[in-house]
Amino acid sequence: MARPKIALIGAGQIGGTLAHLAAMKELGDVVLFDIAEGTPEGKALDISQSGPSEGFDATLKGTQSYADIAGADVCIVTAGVPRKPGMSRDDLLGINLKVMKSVGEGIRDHAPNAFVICITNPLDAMVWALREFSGLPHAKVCGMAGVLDSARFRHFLAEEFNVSMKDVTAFVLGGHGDTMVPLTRYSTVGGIPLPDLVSMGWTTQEKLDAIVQRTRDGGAEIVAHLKTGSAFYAPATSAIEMAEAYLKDQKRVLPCAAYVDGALGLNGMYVGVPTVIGAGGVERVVDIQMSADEQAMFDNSVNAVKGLVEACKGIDGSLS
Ligand code: A3D
Repeated sequence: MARPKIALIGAGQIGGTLAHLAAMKELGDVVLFDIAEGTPEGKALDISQSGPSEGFDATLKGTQSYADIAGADVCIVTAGVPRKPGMSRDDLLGINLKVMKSVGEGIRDHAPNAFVICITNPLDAMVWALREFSGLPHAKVCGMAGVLDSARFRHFLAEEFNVSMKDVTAFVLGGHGDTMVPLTRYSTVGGIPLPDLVSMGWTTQEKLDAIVQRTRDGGAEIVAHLKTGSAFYAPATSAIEMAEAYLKDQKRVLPCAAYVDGALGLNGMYVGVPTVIGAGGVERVVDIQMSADEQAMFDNSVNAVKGLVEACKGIDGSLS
């Protein structure tokens, strides 16, 4: 059986890391596409030359031609610009919307059967636009944000409790922005929900609140350190986790920006929700119950995403 084909649209910081991870994990052959001439070719060759030491079998190709992504099983989209210090994700909307148009059309014409994972910010609006421009089924187009935001939350919690992060689960829902919703009631250490750990004296409510806020600001904290771009190692790892769930039909329960029509009181929009990812793409949206407080935070986040989608429609009249 031929190896799966993984197309990476955007060969920048995240794109290059995705290519390296996909090759090291032998998820398939990799095509790196970018408009910047030389960048995808150089990264493909460089990563290929790590193969003999690492011992992986995967071919990598860099290209400026969409024809080379033909028949891709997975497309991961990072094309666009990242933010710099002082910018919010939403400041990227105008420029990245134009990029989503060309990428969506490229995928529509050359890889219409792919499972598409968007990473470009502002995430929830960009995945919506990418789906509109590509015309692919909703279940085959989703966005990576929740896995990353949850991983950040899990990392901070594991540090606070001095336990293995393997035993920390977390769910961060809503839009990928300042309004994201880390759900403490659905986040656990060894199955024990965080509010119970507060009662048990493992931490205080104040410390937990601070960790929740640090999670919300997790991207900005890294932008402030790097100064010239945003996080790329953990975002790439998170998207690879989703791609692997699809390629291996793992039925992983992962938070991602998925199309929600009916669940969680939503009627046809993309936002971060718990999902099941398997060979069918986003096979299920997990329709969790929220408390009044959680619902209010989620609604606030949903409204922020709706505002960005409306802004997209205002910029590109072909979107409705
Ligand atoms: P960067 O290293 O600048 O790479 C982006 C690449 O896209 C560059 O190589 C560009 O040449 C390329 N590009 C620009 N326009 C096009 C086009 N029309 N077609 C193809 N390629 C194009 O950025 P990065 O890899 O650090 O980040 C990529 C995106 O991911 C940004 O929008 C970030 O804001 C976003 N991001 C999202 C998360 C989430 O959790 C959702 C996390 C981190 C970054």
